[in-house]
Amino acid sequence: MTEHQNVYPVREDFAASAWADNEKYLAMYQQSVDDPEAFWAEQAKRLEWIKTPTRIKNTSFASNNVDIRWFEDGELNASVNCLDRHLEQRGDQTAIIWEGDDPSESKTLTYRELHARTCQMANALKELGVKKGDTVTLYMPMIPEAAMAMLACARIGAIHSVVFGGFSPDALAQRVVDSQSKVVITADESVRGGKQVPLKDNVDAALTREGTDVAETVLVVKRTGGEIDWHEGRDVWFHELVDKQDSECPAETMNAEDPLFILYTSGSTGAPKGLKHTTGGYLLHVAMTHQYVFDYTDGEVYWCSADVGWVTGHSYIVYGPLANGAITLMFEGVPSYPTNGRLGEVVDKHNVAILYTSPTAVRALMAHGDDVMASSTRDSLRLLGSVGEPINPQAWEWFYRVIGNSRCPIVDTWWQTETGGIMISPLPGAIDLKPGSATRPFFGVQPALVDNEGNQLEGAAEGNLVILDSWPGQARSIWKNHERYVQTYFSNYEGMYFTGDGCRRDEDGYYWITGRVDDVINVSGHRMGTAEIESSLVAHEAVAEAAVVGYPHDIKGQGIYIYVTLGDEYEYSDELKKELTQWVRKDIGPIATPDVIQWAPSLPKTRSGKIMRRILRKIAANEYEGLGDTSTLADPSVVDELIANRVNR
Ligand code: 6R9
Repeated sequence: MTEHQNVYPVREDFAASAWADNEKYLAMYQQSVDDPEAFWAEQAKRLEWIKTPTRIKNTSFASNNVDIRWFEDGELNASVNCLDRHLEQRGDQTAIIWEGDDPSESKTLTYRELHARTCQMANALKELGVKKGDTVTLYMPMIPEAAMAMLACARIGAIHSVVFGGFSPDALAQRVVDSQSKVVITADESVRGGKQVPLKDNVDAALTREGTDVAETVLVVKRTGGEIDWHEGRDVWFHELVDKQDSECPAETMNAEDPLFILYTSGSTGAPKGLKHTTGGYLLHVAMTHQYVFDYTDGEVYWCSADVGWVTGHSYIVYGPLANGAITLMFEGVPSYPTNGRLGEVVDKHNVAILYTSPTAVRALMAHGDDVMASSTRDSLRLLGSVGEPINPQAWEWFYRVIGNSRCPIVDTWWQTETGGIMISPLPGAIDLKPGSATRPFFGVQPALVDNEGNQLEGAAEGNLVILDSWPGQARSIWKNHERYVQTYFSNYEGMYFTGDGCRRDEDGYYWITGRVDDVINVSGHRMGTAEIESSLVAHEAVAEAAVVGYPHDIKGQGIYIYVTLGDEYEYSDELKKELTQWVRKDIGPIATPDVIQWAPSLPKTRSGKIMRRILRKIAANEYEGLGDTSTLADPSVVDELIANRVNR
């Protein structure tokens, strides 16, 4: 990525009125690392506790004893913090604005309404036999019922596991089995970009897979009224069960370290990992970052365009904003439907002040030219945010100039499913912006750069991004597999959390995330393990071997480039390429659709048989210079052959 010279100083209006100016940021940051106990004890007051915590931080990153506890003797309930405590002051204020896929459909829910519906839903779950500590899988459209379902679980102490609605039946089945969910909540269909997605059919298919009989009930929201199969004794209509319930439901008392949710994410090896997030620290982290990073002020309309199926939706559509009593906009559709002007039109329609979106969305709009924003003024915007992948300076500038009318600071927020909430980001009243840099750490976050041997690098440097000490929103474990958690995040560099990202720090101490350094690729902000796609491919009878790498893609950030070796008896053909593309889509989901398949009668391997992905990445990226040392290859001529046959894209 080319370095950009432009610096955008803090706007005076922000410095004057923001939650933190530079001086306050520096002072609070210093205290947060010098005396985390005092700092977080004080900050914890922003939540409503049933029992105020006295033990604040008890954490260890030592690889023989990874143990992370925050506020461990505190007791609270997340749904009470997101709903009940707002009723007195702002019960009639809008909590959720829902904007449908179809621009003529929208509605609002006040805190009072959201509270009542959540309670009804919690009572419905109880009637289905869901108890504290049970897990519930959500496979839902972007409708308010998704947020209610999460909060209803939280209310009764059940652990939700939201599975993105674009995942395949197999991917869903895998997650239902791993989390041992008793109940699956879904809808007949979801609607995105004018098209129906058969969620219920997918659930039906998923629940034929081995081990899924743990799911006793499927609760179905009627979203479209589309035709679905009905499994008597298993399927229950949401409206039939929920509408009749009492609209009060006492909240379970939860320990701060009781699990709030599991969320699956892809890693460099093996099956997706169910990251376990707990209640107190997570809620505090997301509430606090939502306020400081987005400089949220009461009454503003805030829009995070992510899907609730990802961590961004959990933390910054649901928990963070609702904990702060904010107005959160939930959008069912896509920015390109019915026209490419939709994003701006939604901003105008609902007077959105804060827009948090992804570099992919920005680049896709940018590709249509400045006129794409002509149908809206976006005068209500005050702040913009970016998340999910590195934002290239060019897209940053376009976001700033065209979407934000050269008026709104951009907070480029770096964080992960594992971190729970934002870790590195400017605070808009405190930190000068440099396009492409996530800038500086949030309170309590101690980033560092290490070389491959784990030596810490000082000053301006580039290396692997690690975090030196725990922060409250950190995932505590991998669901039922603590060993894998330790192995994945704490075994590379002793005593440090390894993020999997590469990063550069400049002379001003600004952090520039350069992308993943492991075998994870980031396609349109969606994380995917190359190993997952490879294992899907080799499950096809024609495929002998497959290697998957990412390559630079103008809009998606990274695209999926696949090298395939067929079994001897199979013919290399275009039809087979199409078939393999469909195979992966069906197996994992549309987000894993291959962009390029290259036939590779042989793959570059070391003498010990390891595929040299470094070389495959270079070929996919069209970079033949500096292929590096190929002398360790078993057969160096393989590389020339792959270059000669590379696919033009
Ligand atoms: C929140 C989220 C995490 C990975 C992360 C990194 C990339 C996220 C970024 C960013 C550069 C940013 N990433 N935000 N890279 N700048 N502002 O996206 O979580 O889906 O777990 O992905 O995304 O590579 O490691 P998740």
